[in-house]
Amino acid sequence: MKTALIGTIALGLLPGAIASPGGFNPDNVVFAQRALPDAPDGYVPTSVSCPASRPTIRSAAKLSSNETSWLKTRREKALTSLKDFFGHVKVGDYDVVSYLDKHSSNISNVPNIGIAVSGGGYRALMNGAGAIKAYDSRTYNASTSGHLGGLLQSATYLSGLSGGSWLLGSIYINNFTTIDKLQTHKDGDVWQFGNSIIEGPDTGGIQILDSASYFKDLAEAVESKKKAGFDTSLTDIWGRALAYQMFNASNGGLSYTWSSIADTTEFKDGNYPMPMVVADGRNPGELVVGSNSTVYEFNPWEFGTFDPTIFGFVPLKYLGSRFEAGSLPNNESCISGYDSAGFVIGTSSTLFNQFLLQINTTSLPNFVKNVFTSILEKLDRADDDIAAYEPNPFYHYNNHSSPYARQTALDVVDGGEDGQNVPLHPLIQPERHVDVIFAIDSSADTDYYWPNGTSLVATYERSLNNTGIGNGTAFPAIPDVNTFVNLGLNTRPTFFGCDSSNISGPAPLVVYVPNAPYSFHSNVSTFQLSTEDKERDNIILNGYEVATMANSTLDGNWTSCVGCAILSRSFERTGTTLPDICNTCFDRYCWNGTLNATTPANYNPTTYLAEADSAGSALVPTMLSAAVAAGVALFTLV
Ligand SMILES: *[C@@H]1O[C@H](CO)[C@@H](O)[C@H](O)[C@H]1NC(C)=O
Ligand SMILES: *[C@@H]1O[C@H](CO)[C@@H](O)[C@H](O)[C@H]1NC(C)=O
Ligand SMILES: *[C@@H]1O[C@H](CO)[C@@H](O)[C@H](O)[C@H]1NC(C)=O
Ligand SMILES: *[C@@H]1O[C@H](CO)[C@@H](O)[C@H](O)[C@H]1NC(C)=O
Ligand SMILES: *[C@@H]1O[C@H](CO)[C@@H](O)[C@H](O)[C@H]1NC(C)=O
Ligand SMILES: *[C@@H]1O[C@H](CO)[C@@H](O)[C@H](O)[C@H]1NC(C)=O
Ligand SMILES: *[C@@H]1O[C@H](CO)[C@@H](O)[C@H](O)[C@H]1NC(C)=O
Ligand SMILES: *[C@@H]1O[C@H](CO)[C@@H](O)[C@H](O)[C@H]1NC(C)=O
Ligand SMILES: *[C@@H]1O[C@H](CO)[C@@H](O)[C@H](O)[C@H]1NC(C)=O
Ligand SMILES: *[C@@H]1O[C@H](CO)[C@@H](O)[C@H](O)[C@H]1NC(C)=O
Ligand SMILES: *[C@@H]1O[C@H](CO)[C@@H](O)[C@H](O)[C@H]1NC(C)=O
Ligand SMILES: CC(=O)N[C@H]1CO[C@H](CO)[C@@H](O)[C@@H]1O
Repeated sequence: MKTALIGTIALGLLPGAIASPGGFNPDNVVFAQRALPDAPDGYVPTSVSCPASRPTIRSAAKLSSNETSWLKTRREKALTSLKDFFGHVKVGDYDVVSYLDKHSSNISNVPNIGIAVSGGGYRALMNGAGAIKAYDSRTYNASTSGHLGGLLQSATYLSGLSGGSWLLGSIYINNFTTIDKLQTHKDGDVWQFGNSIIEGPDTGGIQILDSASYFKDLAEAVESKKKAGFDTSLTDIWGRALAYQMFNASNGGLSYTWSSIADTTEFKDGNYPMPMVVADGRNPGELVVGSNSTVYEFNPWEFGTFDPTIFGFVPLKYLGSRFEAGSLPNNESCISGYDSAGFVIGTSSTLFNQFLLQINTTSLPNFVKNVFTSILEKLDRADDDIAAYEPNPFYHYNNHSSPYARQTALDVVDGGEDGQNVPLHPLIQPERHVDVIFAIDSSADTDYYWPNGTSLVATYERSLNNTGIGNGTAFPAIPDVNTFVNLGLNTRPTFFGCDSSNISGPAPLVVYVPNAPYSFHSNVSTFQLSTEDKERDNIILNGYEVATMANSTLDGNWTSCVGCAILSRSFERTGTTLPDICNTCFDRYCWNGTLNATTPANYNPTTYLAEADSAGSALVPTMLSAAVAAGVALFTLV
């Protein structure tokens, strides 16, 4: 366990650890097991020797051979977990485990599960974390009656964008760690949001880095990338800052790449779902990111898109190499290290680059502000709200059909900017054959920062352009946002697409899981910069209750209904009749086509359960007014 030892030694030198009386204390042992620090030269993309067959861009007509072969292992392991899940989740008297055994010889027949975690800054990270904690069999008590532990282990895919991508990064770059561990101060001190990301990490009493050194560290990494000849922007600084908060508080995980996830033993062995981070492409010559913008995914092997505007993927490890017309010319070297994990989640969340520009409103000393201002002067400020991917890996690729083929740089932006704030795009690709998607929506659509279905409407409308940008994707019908609010579809989980014969093509059933106030008002502003541990934990617990309907206290049949949603498409394929209880469930949770498009009154729900503690209720009005001020200021900058 070399990694563990290195982590222990490095963090053991912290003043806090030294000061602890009584010498060695096992509670201070830090298990900093992570993905792999395999970038050749820290943050600087660097030329490496090419593999025997030189990397190329491949067509998006099929899944990659990497994904296809990984799925063989993963689907079997997920099936084992699904049987465990149905050990405690009962669907009436029906013997689900025997059903799964009976059909296990053809894995295409058993349920294929995806989970999607929306954007929405730290609110989305924390509410999403609550859902993931509820779905994780490793969470204490989660695999008992009324809970949903094991759903995470049964899933094939897990997607995230913007704030949701910070959650994915926190989990995957830290060796598929648990939410519990991310919440403690024992396991590497990530997720300490009490210090705002502008101040830098605070680990255990004495801040390890003072804010000035923190900014100098951020700047040095980005300047060295620039010196090596790569375009840099505010996104690089932002991504480095995120890496301190999400990966490794002591040195910001400088050398960790997203592609290294594919090289870890645990992932290769198919022990957990495949992570996918979503970002949007700004169309050439356009400033507004509309619903027809290109949607990219970063999976562990590749970066690219199924959209007809590019319809290709580049090996993620060699992003930054000068591809031309789909191949790497002989005189070009292979570049590695461009896909810094911080840069990937920074790209998915470019909307928040602007956080950094608020430094003058903090109480940090002036010399720190000056350090940062001097960093800004060296950046191309025109690129403040985008990540510039230069060289464009899709240069001269699909020349006849791609509007990007003549661009030397790709403008990549926040994954939620096209309105699809839940990252469903990778999960509705027909080649992936996903049966059911758990869509965790922490969007701030309404005046009080609750979701109202806007994101699902965007995905639905995009899919209607089936021969254009939708490119063969299908999606269940989704009503207008007024109907969402009038019918309360955003106050509790709702199923869409229960009747597959009503959809234009094969499409998953969507279990929509909207953020709602169970024990805590989790509707904190998207632009809230810091969150004390207590509030963080309240939001995570609330998210747990959102996913489990308060541990099934709001509906004693809720976990059975989740079981029905999981099994529905599989039962159709195998011509099996769903157990009776599923009819009760579908009557209750499926949107049945009813519309009410009257403009509703302002949506401002009160907590469903007793409020978590006094901090909660008192906090809301102050947070809202502060948030409105910050939000307005930021949106005028964006
Ligand atoms: C990652 O976590 C797994 C499961 O807890 C553990 O067996 C493995 O040793 C860890 N890997 C590393 C590199 O620490
Ligand atoms: C992905 O597949 C390609 C082609 O089969 C192979 O060369 C490459 O090593 C694989 N990548 C990983 C990370 O396994
Ligand atoms: C496996 O199941 C799929 C989906 O129902 C079906 O299309 C395919 O023909 C089956 N394969 C075999 C070998 O039976
Ligand atoms: C996207 O839509 C806008 C307006 O709806 C249109 O002007 C633009 O040409 C479209 N871009 C592409 C690449 O289809
Ligand atoms: C902070 O304020 C100073 C003095 O007004 C100004 O020169 C500087 O550009 C500001 N920095 C940022 C990041 O806005
Ligand atoms: C729903 O959210 C959108 C923004 O995302 C907003 O424009 C609209 O007014 C909201 N409508 C309702 C009924 O909440
Ligand atoms: C459908 O997509 C195509 C290509 O992306 C675009 O040109 C067209 O305007 C879109 N149509 C609608 C109705 O949005
Ligand atoms: C739900 O379960 C969690 C974890 O077991 C527990 O902390 C929480 O108090 C429970 N909430 C309710 C409303 O029962
Ligand atoms: C659960 O569903 C069963 C079967 O439809 C029904 O008889 C029972 O009343 C339901 N229980 C609750 C708590 O809703
Ligand atoms: C459909 O759902 C609405 C409430 O959402 C309910 O009032 C109506 O009775 C349902 N219709 C049918 C046919 O079940
Ligand atoms: C539609 O929703 C409004 C609330 O906005 C409600 O007052 C009205 O009764 C609803 N109409 C029907 C037909 O249910
Ligand atoms: C199903 C479908 O329409 N697929 C199309 C997606 O876009 C590529 C590139 O334009 C086409 O070749 C596919 O036919």
